[in-house]
Amino acid sequence: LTEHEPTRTGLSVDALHRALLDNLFYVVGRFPAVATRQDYYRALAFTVRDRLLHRWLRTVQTYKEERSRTVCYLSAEYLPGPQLGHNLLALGIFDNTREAVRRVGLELDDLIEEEAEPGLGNGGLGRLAACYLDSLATLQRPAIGYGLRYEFGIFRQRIDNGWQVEVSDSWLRDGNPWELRRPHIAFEIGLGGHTERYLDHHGHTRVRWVPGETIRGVAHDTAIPGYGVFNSNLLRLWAAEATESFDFGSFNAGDYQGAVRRKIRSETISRVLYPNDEPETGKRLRLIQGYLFVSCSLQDMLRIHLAGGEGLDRFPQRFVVQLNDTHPAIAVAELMRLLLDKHGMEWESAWDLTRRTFAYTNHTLLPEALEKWSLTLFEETLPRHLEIILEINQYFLDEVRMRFPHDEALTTRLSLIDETGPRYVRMAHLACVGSFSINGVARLHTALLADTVLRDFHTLWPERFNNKTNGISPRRFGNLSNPDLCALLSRVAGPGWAADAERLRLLEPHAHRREIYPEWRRIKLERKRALARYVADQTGIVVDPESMFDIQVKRIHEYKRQHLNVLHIIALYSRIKMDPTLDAAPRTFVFGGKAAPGYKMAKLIIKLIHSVGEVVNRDPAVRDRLRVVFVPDFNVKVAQRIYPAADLSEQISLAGMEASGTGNMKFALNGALTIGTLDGANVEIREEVGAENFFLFGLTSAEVQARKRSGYCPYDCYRENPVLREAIDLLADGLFSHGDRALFRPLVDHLLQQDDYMLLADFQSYIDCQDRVDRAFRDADSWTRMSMLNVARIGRFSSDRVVQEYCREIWRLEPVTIRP
Ligand code: DL6
Repeated sequence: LTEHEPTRTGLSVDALHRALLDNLFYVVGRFPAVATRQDYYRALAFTVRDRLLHRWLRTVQTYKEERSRTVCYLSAEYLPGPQLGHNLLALGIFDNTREAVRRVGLELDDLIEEEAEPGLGNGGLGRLAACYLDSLATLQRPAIGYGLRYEFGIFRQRIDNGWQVEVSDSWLRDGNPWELRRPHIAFEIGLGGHTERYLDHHGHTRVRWVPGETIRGVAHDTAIPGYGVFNSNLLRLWAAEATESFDFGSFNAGDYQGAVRRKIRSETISRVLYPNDEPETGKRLRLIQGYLFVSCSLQDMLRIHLAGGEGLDRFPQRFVVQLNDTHPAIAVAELMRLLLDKHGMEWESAWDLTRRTFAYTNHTLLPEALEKWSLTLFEETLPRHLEIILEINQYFLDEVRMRFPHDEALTTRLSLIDETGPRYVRMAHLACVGSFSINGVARLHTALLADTVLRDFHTLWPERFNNKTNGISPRRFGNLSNPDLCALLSRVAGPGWAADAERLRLLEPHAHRREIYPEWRRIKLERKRALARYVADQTGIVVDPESMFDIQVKRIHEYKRQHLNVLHIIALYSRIKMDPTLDAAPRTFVFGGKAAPGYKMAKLIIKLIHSVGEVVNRDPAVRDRLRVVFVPDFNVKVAQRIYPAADLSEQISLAGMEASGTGNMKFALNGALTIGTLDGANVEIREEVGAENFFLFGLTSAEVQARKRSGYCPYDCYRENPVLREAIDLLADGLFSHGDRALFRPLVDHLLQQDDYMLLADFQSYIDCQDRVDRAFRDADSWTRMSMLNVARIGRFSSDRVVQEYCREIWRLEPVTIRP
C-alpha cells in the first residue's frame, strides 16, 4: 500500500525516500553523486515542508469556514530554533525519516546539524514567543505569530582572547527552505510627512496623513505544526521592501546610484535585529521597525476580517491581539488610526473596539528596559500617531482627574507623556491604557508590577491585572533535546507526557526505586560526555564528564550575577589551594550567553570568566578538581546540548530582578537541580519541586528593598567577610589578569562602592548553599532521587499549561480540530 503513497504527502519510509531524491533533483538542482550534506538537508526540508503545507492549507481553510476566533501574537522577537527536528517530531515521522535518510547513505542527525537557526531574538522573550506558538498549534487554537523577518539576526559570538567579538549572522545565506514569500500579501506603511484636516461628506472633520515616504512590508510565512495533531498555524514575518524599486528619473539623469538608493534605504529597515540593553543607538530605525511590523500585521488582520464579510464592529469577536512587551505597543495608536482615518469610524467606537482588542504582557521590571521615545522623534517619524496618542492621553487623564480630582501628581505619573525633562512617550503606559488585560510572567513579577512600575495603573484598574507564569515547550526542551531521557520517562511514567506534561507526575512514585538510578545516571553521563566533546571542539578545553556540571547559561547581565558565580569559583579555588586535602566534589563550571555589544560591564564579565578559567584550568594544584569553560555563541541549538548535561542550574539573580526566567524550567525538565534565589519563577518552581529538592539562598525581594531603604553599604560586607575579601582582593590584585590591576578595576569598584545587584550581600549565603550542593552531590543516590523528583514535578511549567490559561482567561479561545 505504502508504495502508492503520494510523494508529496506520504509519511512512509518509501514515500519520504522518494521525495528526498525528488526534491534533491528538482528543487535543489543536484544529483546524489555531487550533493553535499547541505544539499540533502535542503532537500529534506522541502520534503517536510510539502507535508506541512498540506496541513497548513487545510487549517487555514477550516479556520476560515468556521469563522474561528484567532489570537494574533505581536512580537518583535522570535527564537524558534532549528525547524527540521521539531517538525519531524510534530509530524510523528522521526523514525521513518531516519530510515529514509539512511537509504541515501546519510545520518539524520548530521542533516539536522546543517540547519542555520533563525536568531530573531535576544533571549527569553523571543524564545517564549516560539514556545507559545508551538503550544497554540498543539492545543489546536487558531493563532498567527506576527513579527519581523530580520535579514541579520542576533550577532554570532566569537571569543577572542577572552573578549566577546560580534560577528554578523547571515542566517539566510543558504536560503530558508521553511518560508514562503507571499508577494501578494504586502502592505504599505507611511513615514514622516504631515497631517491635514478636511471635511468628509457628512461634514465631519477628518484627518489625512500625508507621509513623506512609503515602504512596503511583504509577508514571509512559516508553518508551525502542532504536536500530534493536524493543525498547523502560521508565523508571518514582514520584510521591508521599497514601493518603487527603481527610480527612472534619477537613472535617466545619470544618477545610477540614486536610482536604487530608495530601495536600499527601505530594505535596511528589516535588515538587522537590535541587540537589547543598547540605549539610544539607532533609535529611529528601531521605532520604524516596530511600526512596520505592527502596521502590516493590523492591516492584514483587518483584511482577513473584512474578507469574512462581517462588519468592523465584530473585529474584537474575531481577533484578540497580544502585545509581547511594549515593542509592539504602537499598535494601539495604529489601530485607532486605521479605524479613524481609513475606515471612517468615530472616535468613541474606534476606542471601544481598540480597547477590546489588545492585551499586554510585561516582561521586565528594570526601569532602563521600559521603552520610551522622544516626542520629537515621534513627531518626525509618526506625526499622525503622536496626535492620536495625545488625544488618547487627554481623554485618559480627564478620566483620571474625575476619579481622583485632587491628585495632580497621580495624573502626572500616569500620563502617556513623560514631562519630567525632555518629553517622551511612555510605551508601557500606552500599552496599559489600550489593553483590557495586563499580565506579568511569574507570580512575584506580577505582584511587583502592581506594587512598583505599574502601581498607579493597578490602583486605577486592578481588574485588568493578572498573572501568567511562563512555561516552556516539553517537545523542544524534552523530546528533541534529550531523547534518551524522554524514552526512559515514557517507559517508566507512561507515554503522553509530551502533550500533557502534568503526566510527568507519574514518575514520582518511581523516584524511590533505586534500580532505576543507574540508568538515570547513565543517561545524564552520556549527555555530559557529548557536551564535553562539544566543549573540547569549541574551546580546546578538556573537561571531566564525571565531575559536577554546574551551569549558568543566559544573557550576560549584571542583575543575573554571573560574577557572583565567578566569586564562588575564586573562593573555592583559593580554598583548595590553601587546603589541598579539602573534600569537595570535582566541578566543571560552564557559562554561556551573549552580552549586548554596547554593554561594557557585561563584556567585562565575559572576559572575567575567561580570565579566571585561564588561571584555574592550567593550575596543577586544582587539576581534576576544577574547570571553567565558556561555551561561545549560546543559542537554541547550543542550548539543546547544554540543558541535558547539567547537574546544577544556576538561577542566581537578585530577588526582584528577573521577571520569570525560563532557563530555570528547561534545566529542571532535564533533571538538573537548581541553586537559586527567590526570584521570578524560581519561587514557584521551588514550591512545585519541594523546598528539599531546591538549593535556596539569598535575600528575598522584600529584604532587598528594606536593605536598600536603610542604606546598603557593600563595603561593610567586604570588610566583615574574610572569604569575600580574599576573593575580591585576588581579583583586584591582578591574579587573573597577569598582574594587570586595571583590567577588572571597574568591576571591583562597582561592587565595593555601589553593588546595585547586591552580590556582596548575598555572597556568604551563596557560598554556604554551594557547600550544601557539594555534600548533596556526593550522595549519588539521594541526588538522583532529587533529580527525578524535579522532573516529575516540573509539568506545571509546560507552555501548554500557560497557553491554556491565556486562552481561558484572556483570549477566550476554543480549540478547533483539523481533520485530515
Ligand atoms: O518572559 C520571558 C522573559 C523572562 O523569562 C525574563 O525573566 C525576562 O528578563 C525577559 N524579559 C525581556 C524584556 N526585554 N525587554 N524589554 O527580555 O522575558
